[in-house]
Amino acid sequence: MNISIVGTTPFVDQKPGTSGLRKKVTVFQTPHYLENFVQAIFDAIPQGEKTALVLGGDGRYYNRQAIQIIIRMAAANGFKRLLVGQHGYLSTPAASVVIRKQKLDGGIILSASHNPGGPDGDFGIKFNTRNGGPAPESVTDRIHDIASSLAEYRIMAADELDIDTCGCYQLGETTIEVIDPVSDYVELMEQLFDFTSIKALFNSGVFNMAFDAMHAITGPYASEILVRCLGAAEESLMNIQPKEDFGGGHPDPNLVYAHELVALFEQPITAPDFGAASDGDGDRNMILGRDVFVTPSDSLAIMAANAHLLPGYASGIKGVARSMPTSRAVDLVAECLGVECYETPTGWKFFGNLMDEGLITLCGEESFGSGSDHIREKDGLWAVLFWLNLIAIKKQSVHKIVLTHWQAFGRHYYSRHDYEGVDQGKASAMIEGLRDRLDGLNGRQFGNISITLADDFSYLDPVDGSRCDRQGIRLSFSDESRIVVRMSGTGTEGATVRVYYERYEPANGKLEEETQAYLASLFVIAEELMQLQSSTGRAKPDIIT
Ligand code: G16
Repeated sequence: MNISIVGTTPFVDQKPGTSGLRKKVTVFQTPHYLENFVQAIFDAIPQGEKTALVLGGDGRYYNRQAIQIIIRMAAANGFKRLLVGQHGYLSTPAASVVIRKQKLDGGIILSASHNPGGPDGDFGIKFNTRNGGPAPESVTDRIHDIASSLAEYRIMAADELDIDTCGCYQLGETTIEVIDPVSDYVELMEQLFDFTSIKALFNSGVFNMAFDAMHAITGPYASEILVRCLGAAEESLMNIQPKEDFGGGHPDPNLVYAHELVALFEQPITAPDFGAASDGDGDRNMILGRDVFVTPSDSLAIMAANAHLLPGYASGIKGVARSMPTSRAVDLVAECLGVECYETPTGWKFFGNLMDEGLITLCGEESFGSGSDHIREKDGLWAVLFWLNLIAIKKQSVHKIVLTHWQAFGRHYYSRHDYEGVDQGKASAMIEGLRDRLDGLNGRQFGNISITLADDFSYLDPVDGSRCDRQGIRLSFSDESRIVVRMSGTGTEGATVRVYYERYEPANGKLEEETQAYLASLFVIAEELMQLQSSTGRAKPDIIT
């Protein structure tokens, strides 16, 4: 065996953010940069858990090269088994399925999620642990500490491995299994949903769907499940061929970046009945219907209210969780069902303990993520199947399902305003400035509403007792409105400031107003409190979702 021990200079910037380490491709191409971080991951895995891993990614530029390097490093680090997705493909939810089903010690997922790809785009590495979920902060902190002081890494000299053909290969003492990235995932979806009724929906001849894979990883999964298993028309899938640069697009399923899909819904006569899109690594989703965009927060609430209708959730849900900036629509459903609703910081990793402990069944985030305890990641296609199954059972349009929900629970009008690539110093000064003034804000009047709570969100994990502070500023008002502001942990250029707005309208009120107009009074308050325009240097947000 030809194992080299290569000297490296530590990289102090290898601190994982909201979801793994994300940097420009050019940064990952810096000599030893990728290797340094991968060795830190391997060193952070406890002895006795260094046996078997899965490896794959969203197919973005540098995926294939990184996979070859990591295969040779895994072999040099003594792993017994390394499962690699064919062509280097593995969606984030599918990686979680494989880890759990095959009882592996964890997995490495190569993705910068919804961030653009290509030689000038972004690349990323995430490490998932034995439960199939993103490594918790205690582990990512350990990886960062090791990466910041590492002196050398181990790598085996070997020819490039054929990752395009499924089969087993031996590299030293490591067995490399190139696996079908789709099959385990499909098998699990078949257990959770009623494929027969979804098939009947597609066969009815009166239901049209459009699914946009945005040239990212969901393409192969959508083809297999929606077309081959469920009988949807091939033409109903868009952009299903994964491309290294996502076809030059931004694989983020929202109203701005999924414009090709959104345009179909702007044609009154030919608009599909149901539309959906997924992101770079397949864990996000957006749901559309004729005349309606389902906010991710509403989607979670509607799923919670209706889960008992679907085979995988027929016995009801144990509890729910949402990230702090996500609207409180699901809180009302939980209250009605008599189950607990947990409020966590932004980041899927915070849901893992709650699911492992059996405290929650469903969870979601405003950032187009929803999922359940079937795995430990958010799951884009799972959400699409959930909605399809709901439509098939209820025999109602998306619009009708949403409206009926609001008529029962009231509506949380909701929008997120993003200011991207802002000067880091100015963004921090704005948020710090607000943080310093929080105590004095309680009770402050704005027109006919006043602030009832002004704080910086802290989370005490009810399972392991770990604590996270400074997770975003919350301003709650006397009419149940909220403004939340925090800095994104997933950007790679400057700072991205996110401001979240939420205003509640009761069930017997005005349920179908235009969202931005309905929230406008809150925009004025945010400007007054933070001077958003001068602090960000923007007259208006870059992205409104
Ligand atoms: C990641 C995390 C999510 C988070 C989102 C946005 O999603 O997994 O939990 O809500 O980023 O985070 P931020 O507001 O810090 O940018 P993904 O799909 O990018 O992995």
